Amino acid sequence: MSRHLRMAAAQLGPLHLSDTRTSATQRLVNLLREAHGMGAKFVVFPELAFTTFFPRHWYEDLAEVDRRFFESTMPSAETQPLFDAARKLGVGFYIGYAELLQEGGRTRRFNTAILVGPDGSIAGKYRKIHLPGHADHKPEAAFQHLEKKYFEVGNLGFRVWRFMDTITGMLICNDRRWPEAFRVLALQGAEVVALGFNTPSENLNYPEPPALRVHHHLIMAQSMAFQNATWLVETAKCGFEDGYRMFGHSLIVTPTGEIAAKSVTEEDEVICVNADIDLAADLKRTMFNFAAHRRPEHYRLIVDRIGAEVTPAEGP
Ligand code: ING
Repeated sequence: MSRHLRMAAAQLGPLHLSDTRTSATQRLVNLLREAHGMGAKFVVFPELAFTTFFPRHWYEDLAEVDRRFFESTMPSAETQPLFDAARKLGVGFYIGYAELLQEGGRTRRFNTAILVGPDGSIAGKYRKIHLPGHADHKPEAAFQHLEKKYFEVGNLGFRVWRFMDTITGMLICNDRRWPEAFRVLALQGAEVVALGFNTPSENLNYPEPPALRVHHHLIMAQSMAFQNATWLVETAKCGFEDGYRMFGHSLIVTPTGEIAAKSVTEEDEVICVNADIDLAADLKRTMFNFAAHRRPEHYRLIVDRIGAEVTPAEGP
């Protein structure tokens, strides 16, 4: 009898600068209830799910950023209702938020995600490692992407947890562009990867067709799930946030690389799949039997070299 886990991606439409934690939390609770009504036992919410995607804005005063967008406790009085609803309904969830803490006499800021069990307790924490964008102010750009200014690189590594009778790992947004991140989770036995994202429809660096950005999102999700034989739940915060568009296309992808469910709006929307967690068994035993087929002795450059350097062979 194979293990099943009914999983949902709870996509969140726009959050504006004018939105409050309380209003955001109420929408998240409504999505959780809708997912529960569909039979979901595990719900994946987006990255930075309690606020607008604030790294698009330049703020001189970090104290203002801390006050307006970071959580110094999780849950807090404003976010507690989500944890209460989850515990009451017996539903586990993944959610992303901006984490603020004092450690070693200094303020530390991370783009964080947590796994919360059906009893409402925090089972795992991940701090985003691949931070895209820039740290300097680009006043001539249509919008900023200041994750390198507002967050530190995550310091908890890529880890997995025994969670709801599965081995679950977490990633956040830009991590999905780096195959190494998924592979490190798969090498630890990941069966489910939860990933929240906030991805702008426009490219701030050059005029890239928005449809091409969605194409990249779709091929990355299918290839990462398949090449690592894991289930993958990717959940968007999307729509026009104060006029800045982010795309949806939340996905639930099978270990065989098929899109089992996809959102069709840029609003609050729940998609749900009764996942056969053991669907990956044949792939892990054969095609992607890492122990039988991988050759790390030839992969050294992946770890030792950061940027690409032209180092051609001399002769055959
Ligand atoms: N957002 C985007 C992402 O990686 C981005 C940033 C988009 C970087 C497109 C490069 C190209 O999906 C976050 N939050 O990482």
